[in-house]
Amino acid sequence: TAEGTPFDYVDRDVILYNLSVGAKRTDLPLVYENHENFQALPSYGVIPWFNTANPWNLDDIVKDFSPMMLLHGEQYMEVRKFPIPTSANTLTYPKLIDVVDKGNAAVVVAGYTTKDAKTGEDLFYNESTIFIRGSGGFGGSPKPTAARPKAATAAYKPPKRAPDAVIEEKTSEDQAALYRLNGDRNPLHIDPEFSKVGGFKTPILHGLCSLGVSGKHVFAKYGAFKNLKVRFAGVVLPGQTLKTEMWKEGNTVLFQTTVVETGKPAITGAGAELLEGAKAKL
Ligand code: HDC
Repeated sequence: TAEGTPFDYVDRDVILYNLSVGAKRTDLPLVYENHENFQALPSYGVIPWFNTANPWNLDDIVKDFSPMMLLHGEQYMEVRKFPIPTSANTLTYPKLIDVVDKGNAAVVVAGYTTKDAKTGEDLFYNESTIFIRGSGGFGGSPKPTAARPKAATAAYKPPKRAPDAVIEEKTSEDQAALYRLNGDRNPLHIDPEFSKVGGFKTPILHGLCSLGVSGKHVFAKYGAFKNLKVRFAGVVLPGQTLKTEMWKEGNTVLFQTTVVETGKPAITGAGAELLEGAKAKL
């Protein structure tokens, strides 16, 4: 709506988010509200916009829309205010950016500006790409047509050298059950009947959870970042181990994330631009 969709959060939501992407009880700045450096991971910016009411209907813009066939394809996130408030009343304003017809799939890109409801300042900006299997063939453009920020469309290519840093982390079998409490209650991540119709024997992990785990790895090695872009290249199941390989090139950390058990990619084409003066954090 023109008024924006409200989302209010407090320290408890920040702690839940940090825990849901693997923060440990010993990472006190991430889990203890009385710590002098208590803070949200920079990827918290993907949370407040999530349940924004879109003024468009997917049924109207692609063919045969089914929520069971929808997958998260890519995400771009920008933090526009540091430090990230650890509590805030926010308003998010959505915008439909692009609709691409891949033949058998439809790709829909939307942008979300999240503002502090009290001051009107921008807090976060997101561009989200969804990939809807079986919804192409509606006669749309096969290529993107919209003008978008350069960092939002970057397909980062890691250099040939061995990674500068690697972090491996096993997710929990209950990871998605926890992550959904941040606001994405898509049944695909919890209900086996629903995920089966979508083509998955068991519920799959939220793309934004893998983004959060990998983003935490970047944060641990290099500190806070002001933006981040990823492609969700393959499905992750709760309980699998994520390996984030990172390369620092100037002020940008390029990374890719692999599922250790299968050797298959989870996140590709990814990069994060570091905040000036950022330092390793965990
Ligand atoms: O890449 C495949 C895949 O399975 N990716 C993983 C998807 C995933 O697990 N996502 C996270 C979980 S789902 C989730 O979290 C949902 C969440 O609850 C809700 C999110 C809602 C947010 C918004 C709220 C408003 C797959 C299936 C996506 C594509 O694989 P293929 O069909 O094999 O495609 P491929 O043949 O490789 O390429 C065909 C064309 O599509 C482009 N493409 C590929 N992967 C893409 C993608 N585009 C965007 N995102 C991706 N991830 C290719 O570039 C190719 O295009 P072209 O033909 O132009 O070269």
